[in-house]
Amino acid sequence: MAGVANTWGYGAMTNHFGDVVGNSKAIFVIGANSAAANPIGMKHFLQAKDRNNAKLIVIDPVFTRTAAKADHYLRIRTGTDVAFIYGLLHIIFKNGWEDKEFINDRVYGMDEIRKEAEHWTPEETENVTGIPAAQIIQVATLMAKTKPATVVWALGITQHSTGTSNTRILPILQLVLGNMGKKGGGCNIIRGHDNVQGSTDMCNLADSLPGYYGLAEGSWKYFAKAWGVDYEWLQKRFFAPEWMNKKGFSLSKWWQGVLQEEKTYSSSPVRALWVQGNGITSLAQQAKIKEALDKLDLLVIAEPFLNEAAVITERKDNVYILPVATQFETEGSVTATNRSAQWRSKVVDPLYESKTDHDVMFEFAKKFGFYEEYTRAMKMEVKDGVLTETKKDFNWPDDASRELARTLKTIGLGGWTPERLRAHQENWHMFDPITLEGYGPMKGQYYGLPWPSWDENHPGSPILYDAETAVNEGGMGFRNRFGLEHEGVSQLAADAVTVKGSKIKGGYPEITKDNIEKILGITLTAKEKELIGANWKVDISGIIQEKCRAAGVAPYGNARARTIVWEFPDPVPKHREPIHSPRPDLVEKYPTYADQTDNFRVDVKFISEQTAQEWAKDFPTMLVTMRVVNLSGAGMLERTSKYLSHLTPEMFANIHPDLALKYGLRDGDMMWLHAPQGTKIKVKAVHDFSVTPDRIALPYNFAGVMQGVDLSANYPDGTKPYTIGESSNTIINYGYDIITQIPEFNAGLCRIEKA
Ligand SMILES: Nc1nc2c(c(=O)[nH]1)N[C@H]1C(S)=C(S)[C@@H](COP(=O)(O)OP(=O)(O)OC[C@H]3O[C@@H](n4cnc5c(=O)[nH]c(N)nc54)[C@H](O)[C@@H]3O)O[C@H]1N2
Ligand SMILES: Nc1nc2c(c(=O)[nH]1)N[C@H]1C(S)=C(S)[C@@H](COP(=O)(O)OP(=O)(O)OC[C@H]3O[C@@H](n4cnc5c(=O)[nH]c(N)nc54)[C@H](O)[C@@H]3O)O[C@H]1N2
Ligand SMILES: [Mo]
Repeated sequence: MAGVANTWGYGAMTNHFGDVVGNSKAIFVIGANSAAANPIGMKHFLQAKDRNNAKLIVIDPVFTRTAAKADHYLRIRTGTDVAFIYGLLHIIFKNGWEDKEFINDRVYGMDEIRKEAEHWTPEETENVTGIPAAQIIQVATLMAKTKPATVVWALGITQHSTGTSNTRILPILQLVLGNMGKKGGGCNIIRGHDNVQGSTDMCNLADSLPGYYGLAEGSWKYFAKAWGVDYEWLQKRFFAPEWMNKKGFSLSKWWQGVLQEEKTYSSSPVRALWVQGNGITSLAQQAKIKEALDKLDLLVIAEPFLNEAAVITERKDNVYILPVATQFETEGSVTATNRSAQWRSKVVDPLYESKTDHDVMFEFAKKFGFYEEYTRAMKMEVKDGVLTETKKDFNWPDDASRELARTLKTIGLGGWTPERLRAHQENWHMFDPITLEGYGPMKGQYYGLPWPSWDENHPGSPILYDAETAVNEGGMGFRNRFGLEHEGVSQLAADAVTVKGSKIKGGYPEITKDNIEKILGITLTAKEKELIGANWKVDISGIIQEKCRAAGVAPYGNARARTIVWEFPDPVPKHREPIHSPRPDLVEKYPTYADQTDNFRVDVKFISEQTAQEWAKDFPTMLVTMRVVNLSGAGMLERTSKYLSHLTPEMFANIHPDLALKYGLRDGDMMWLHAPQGTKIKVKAVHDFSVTPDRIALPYNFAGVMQGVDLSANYPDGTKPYTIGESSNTIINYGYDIITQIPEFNAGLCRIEKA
């Protein structure tokens, strides 16, 4: 099922699962429990073990089912992955095991990383992460000597106040080892829901436009053109023009926009909430969310099940639940975790009075008077280099796919025509699962045309940044995104990195109207000069892409990967203790960030929360959340299934018997878990050896009980699922990532009390 408004995970796979099976010699799984959360992915890891004798390394605070299959299991303290990776880098640099040529030719800023790594001796890394120094040295050696190795992660890495730093330090490890752009290497970031990759590509995000175009006048003007509407008309959709380029409220902190006492930076507080594909009980700070739901003027929920947002609120009026069809009742493309498209056919027409998601949105647009503008682009096509309205009506979903292919140049969707995607669906059996290469009628294409698929003749790019493959066959360098120079150093790849088959030797900048003639060594005709867009990202005419194809050049350039993000609070990733840390001594040494004002229109507490009191004194036990194989997301889908729900008949927490004993808890006894923000949940203590006595693990897929109160009476007749329970999100500690605002689901503290 596609949870529609889904923004958590970030990053996409650079490689793909088949590539792991075929080529990886080591698989470094950090902060992912694929055995439960992605059994299909896990199967590939096990196959790689069988086929290549690949070593499986698992780094997790919990001994998970994935860890059970590992050759090396490292039990890390939550929220210390940056320190751990620096610990590995320390050893790698010290022994000269880094890939010097790769770093010299294709990376910018590695000296800064080297400097930071010097601090992270095996002893200090052990002190911070809890992983024995000998194990750190062993795994560093293994990673340095075993090529190619792939790095895999998921939500154990992102759900932290330092999530962004975590997601940066891991690719840096791969750059140091020279594993990027290589078969069997790369960063395989496993996305969560079905089509979550597609949902972020299409911009279910509060801080960008579709295709990750930035919130800036230039992007809006491009989309105005692409959608066939006036820029001024778009501007008038906003309260005032300046709101156009400001981030919206994030999914995780919309409630702060409702609650008056919390200062916001919006034109008004949030008064209405439209929920389409998010469980709400899956969000942290449930007590605040309940308050916010109670306070809204209007709550609309559009989805196939009863959403428990309607159950946790006290409100009796102005709640509307619109029945939405499932993904079996609609058709179109979705995007897999490896950037491949998949076309889906409709199995049945929408049942009863339900409507598809897009029809609900169309009705909405009609009611609010912008249906014409909303759908116009689907009636347009590029004719002789100019975008023109050529049709009276559009054909769903084909014309929607055409619009995306034509418009989203940043991620290279140019090749994703509905005809090609349908052909891939019809020819599933004609692709090699290891290489994704097609046979027979699919020869010369990779399955699902993994983006970038620059144009209608492009085969897709199964492995990102592979400079040893020609651009027109799926290769490329790193993208030139951050200017030509920084502090006097070129950001372009060295002369040694000529992308195979490219007309240009070595690095080159992204292609623009101004530089195209010089870079490609061509002369444009007067007509071409008139039609061409300012740069490759906004060139509706398609001329830049056409000329690049002829020269074997990726329009986005051939640059260096940067390790320094000069616009971030931590230009190079730094270890910072979780907001609620079990180690007061380390809070002093590695404090979190300064508090933030006006990020996604709200204030966010960091250091003031971290130092408000010595949390570890009153809340001595760490908590992490986990997935269980039979439940997903907010859990409404599976808890309405008799058989799935009965595998976990009630909410529970895994607790080590030694810790349980301390509180007099026998296996199966009930306990209260208290959180720093003053909330509590009552759950069953399940003795389990996957956790050590300093931490507990909770599933997050329950709702319907809140702080001990059973909300059964709030379910409309016939909608109560087979199982209800406390949501772990009632006690997830306050804390958000400094850049993305993902909640710190995976590093918090609690206090246990026998119930
Ligand atoms: N404590 C804790 N909390 C977490 C996490 C954690 O690890 N720990 N993980 C976080 C992560 S990564 C995620 S992605 C979220 C997931 O949590 P949610 O985003 O809430 O995901 P789901 O519960 O899968 O789906 C949301 C709703 O979409 C509805 N739905 C399904 N199909 C369709 C459809 O086709 N159309 C519409 N309109 N609706 C549909 C479902 O019925 C469901 O009620 O939870 C987050 N919350
Ligand atoms: N059955 C089932 N499958 C699912 C889902 C589901 O709800 N149920 N949800 C889907 C979704 S939306 C997503 S996003 C994916 C998520 O997929 P995963 O991220 O693989 O799932 P989790 O169980 O959250 O695993 C995260 C792991 O990280 C560990 N961890 C916690 N903190 C840290 C830390 O600081 N460092 C390290 N190294 N590890 C840490 C946890 O102990 C846990 O084992 O799963 C998807 N698949
Ligand atoms: Mo997710």
